[in-house]
Amino acid sequence: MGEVKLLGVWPSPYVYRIIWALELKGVKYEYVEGEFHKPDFTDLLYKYNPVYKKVPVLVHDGKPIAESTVILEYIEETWPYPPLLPQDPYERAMARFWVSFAEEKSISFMSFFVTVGEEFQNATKEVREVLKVLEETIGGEKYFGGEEIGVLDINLGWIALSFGVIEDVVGVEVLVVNDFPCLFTWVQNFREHPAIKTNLPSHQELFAYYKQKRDTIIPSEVAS
Ligand SMILES: N[C@@H](CCC(=O)N[C@@H](CS)C(=O)NCC(=O)O)C(=O)O
Repeated sequence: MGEVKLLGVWPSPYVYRIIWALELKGVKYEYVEGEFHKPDFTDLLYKYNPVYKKVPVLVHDGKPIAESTVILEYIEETWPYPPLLPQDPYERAMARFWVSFAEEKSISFMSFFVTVGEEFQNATKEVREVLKVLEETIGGEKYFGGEEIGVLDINLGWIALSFGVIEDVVGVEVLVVNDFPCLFTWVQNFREHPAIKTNLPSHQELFAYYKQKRDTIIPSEVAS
C-alpha cells in the first residue's frame, strides 16, 4: 500500500471527500491536520502544492497529489475496491458528467452563504434549481452510486456535511423534505453510512465555525 499521508485543515469539505474515500476503501493513512497560520504546516503545504497552496493534498510514497477531484480519481485507480465509479464505460462517463456539474454549480451555494438582498434571492433560486436537478437524478436510489456510495456521493457529501448548518447560520431552509424528499433521504443515508458517520464534525462545532466566517464576511448591520 505504501505510505499514505493526507494534509488537511478542519473542517474543509474538500478534505472530507478524501477522508471518506480512504475510509470507504480501507486505506490506512496518516492524517496531518494543520492550520493556515502555522508556518510548520504552510511550509509543508507550499512544498507539496506550490501551484494552489490549498488542501487537501494526498502524499503517496512521498509523491504529492492536489485537487480533491484529481485525488479521488487517483485513489480510485490505485485502490480500485470497493469501486467509487461504475464498471460500465457509459455509466462511468455519466458519473463524471455529474461530478463536473456538481463542481460547477457549487458556486451558487457559496453565494447563498455570503450574499444579502437581491443577490441572495438570486442565489437561493439557483440553489433550488440545482437541488431540483439533483433530486431528479437520485430519484428513489439510496445513493447517487445506487446501492453503494459512489464518486458523486463523495463529491456532493459536503451538502450532507454542512448545508444544514449553513441554512441555520443564514436563517433560511431550502433543502426541506416536502420539496426535496429524495435528497433529504439521501442526506440521512449518507450521514448514516458507517464510513461516514464516524468522520463527521458535530453540528454545534460547524455552526460556530460558519457563523464566525459569515460574520466576518457580512457585517451584522448589513445581514439584518
Ligand atoms: N479545488 C480545490 C479547492 C480546495 C480548497 O479550496 N481548499 C481550501 C480549504 S477548504 C484551502 O486550502 N484554502 C487555502 C487558504 O484558505 O489559504 C479542491 O477541490 O481541492
